[in-house]
Amino acid sequence: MAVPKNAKKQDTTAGNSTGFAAEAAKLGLSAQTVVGMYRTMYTSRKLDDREIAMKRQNQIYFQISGAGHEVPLVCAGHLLRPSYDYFFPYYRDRALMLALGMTPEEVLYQAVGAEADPNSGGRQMPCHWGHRPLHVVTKSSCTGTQFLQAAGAAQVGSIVEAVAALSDGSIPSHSDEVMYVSSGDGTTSQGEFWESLNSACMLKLPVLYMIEDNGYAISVPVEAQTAGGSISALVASFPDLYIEEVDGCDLLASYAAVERAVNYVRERRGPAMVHAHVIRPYSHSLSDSEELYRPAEELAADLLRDPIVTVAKKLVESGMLTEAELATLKSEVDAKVLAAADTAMAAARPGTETVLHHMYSPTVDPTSEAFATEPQFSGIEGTMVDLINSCLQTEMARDPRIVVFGEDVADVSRVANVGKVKGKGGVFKATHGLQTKHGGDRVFNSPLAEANIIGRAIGMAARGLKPVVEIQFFDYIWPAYMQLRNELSNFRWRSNGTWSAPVVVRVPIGGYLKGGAPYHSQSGEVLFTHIPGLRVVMPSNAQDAAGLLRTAIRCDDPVMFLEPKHLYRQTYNKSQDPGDDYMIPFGKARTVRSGSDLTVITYGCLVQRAYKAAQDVAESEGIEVEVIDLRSLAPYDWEAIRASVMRTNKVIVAHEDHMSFGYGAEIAARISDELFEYLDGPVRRVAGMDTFVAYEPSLEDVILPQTDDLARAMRELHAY
Ligand SMILES: Cc1ncc(C[n+]2csc(CCOP(=O)(O)OP(=O)(O)O)c2C)c(N)n1
Ligand SMILES: [Mg+2]
Repeated sequence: MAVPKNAKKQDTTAGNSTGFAAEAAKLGLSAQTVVGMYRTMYTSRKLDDREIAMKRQNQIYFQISGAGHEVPLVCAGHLLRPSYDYFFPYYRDRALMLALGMTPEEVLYQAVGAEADPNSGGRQMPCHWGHRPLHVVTKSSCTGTQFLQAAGAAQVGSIVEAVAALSDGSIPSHSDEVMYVSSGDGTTSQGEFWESLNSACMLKLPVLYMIEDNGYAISVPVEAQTAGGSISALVASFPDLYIEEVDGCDLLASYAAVERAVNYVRERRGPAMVHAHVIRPYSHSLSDSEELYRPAEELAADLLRDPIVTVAKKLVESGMLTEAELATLKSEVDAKVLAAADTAMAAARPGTETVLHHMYSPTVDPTSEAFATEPQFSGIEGTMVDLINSCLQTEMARDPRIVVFGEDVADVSRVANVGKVKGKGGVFKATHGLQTKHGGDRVFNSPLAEANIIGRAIGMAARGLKPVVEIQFFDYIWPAYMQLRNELSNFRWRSNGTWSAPVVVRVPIGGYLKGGAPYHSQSGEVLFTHIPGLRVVMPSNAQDAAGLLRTAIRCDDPVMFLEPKHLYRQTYNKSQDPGDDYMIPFGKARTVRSGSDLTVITYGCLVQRAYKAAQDVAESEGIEVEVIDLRSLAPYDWEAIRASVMRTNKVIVAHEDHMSFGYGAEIAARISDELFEYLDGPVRRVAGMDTFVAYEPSLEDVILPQTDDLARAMRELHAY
């Protein structure tokens, strides 16, 4: 890799090692401190080497090195404050972890998959950091998801400062706190990096972006990754972003650069970026062979910059260490790392009976009786959207930790216009009046970027806020799918219960709009029920929407709250307000209509259609159909299904979403499996066609299941 053109300028000590000591002193660094930093660098490298040896002996199962990246990381570790600032590091940040206080044993516990691994309890690959006491937030393997989470976490301080009811210290924050987030050069190509910078600069958030540029993303060189080849040049026009580009192999230049950046962020002047040019002396990982794409002379040039060698040389030449002292330091570290490896290899592995632990909150069970409260009806009848709105209002009044954001959810972003206009409050008005009542610090618009909403919500939830966010249409949830599938769902599980992100995601879903077309009619609940760790709920009427939403908010798990938008204003499902404490437990179905001839298991928009069809077949042929509204899809009420099918012996599973590979397939399979001997007919499904929902209403009618389709299926199955 080419040395950056300004590296020479910044390396004031190059070729002058007595200057090294003087320069260190100018930075306020004693010889002891510099040697301590080197010890951490060397420990980090030795841990890499030990892990590589262990991998070759099949004592660990994967290896990711931090080699070549040590310098800016020990600087950050020295300048940032563990248990005070927050850290969203990536897999090369081994030296940072050691500098923050993680021990070699703790590092190696993860490599062997030990129960005592503080990062993940043996659940994640090595170097997937997470350490609650140090404030290191659990990290996945996904490149780039950390950026939005850091931006969300960075907003917590200003929210806590603005909301008087949070001044009790229940969410610890500091006026000069820093959110550290890092990645390699290649990862800056992810959209979430840019979304994060946009929010951090717009809101002047205290985020320190550490970009460790080793010139490659696996085999792709930086000029094939980043327009112009320099990420710091590319982001130069972001307002209030302080940028330092530095030779990340030069300890003192790096220290000075990181210090200036940290100070800028601590002073709340905005986010900062350190663009550190580092080397990658080992291949991307042990499964990669860099000789395949990097010529020998390039690798040799990298080695000349290796800070483990060059910094040691300067320590000796400047008199900070004698040769003998350096040798002692190295042998002490070598011995320590070897001992740590022995400890790790001897450490207990997690019991296989623990694999489901920490999937959900161990203390708050939303399926329990504690969430079954009686309604206290009052006022006039309201629609589903009215009752969702009033639930949000009362819950926000009850719990100051709740924040609501998303696209168009605020009444008016321009504060000067509050009071002059009625306010938007969501495209369906579900959040109308929340900003006016609870203020713009708790209710605000996000940029038009779905990953931004979920990623930031996760970062906020990790620090103790309770985000109840909105994705404007289910059809547009896909940019956020990475954050939902790979982050929100398993924050708790992958960190072995040390972190959690109990975010509520409200999403208008589904069709029957007559004109909704492919991009305002989508269903797809199975794409979430299939993910362990998420709770998935879909109310079919106003009262249930209020009760289930309150449970979603008061529980401690991430919840996908899917609101059939066709049902928002149907008069048949209106209800009086069931009161400020009305809750419905998850996993409890409702029997909409009792019957003895056959059962329809359904939810969402098909509840009313199944009910009408059941009335039709009862009137015309005397067929008595039991209609069960599942209400929550994950978990679902197997007991209710079982009891009904055992009585009626015939069952239809009905839903709006496509038939193939749909929710009904799962329920039908389980009924066939566990209730086979009670069945007097095949398990039937009524569902949407395997196509997209068309715009023209007569096409929509045939694509989505209608009352007549249900009645026909009921008659056929009854006659079977
Ligand atoms: C979203 C995502 N896409 C792809 C990968 C596979 N992957 C892992 S690391 C990596 C390269 C990252 O390069 P860079 O950001 O420069 O970091 P470096 O490893 O060089 O430090 C890729 C493609 C991944 N983990 N996540
Ligand atoms: Mg790289």
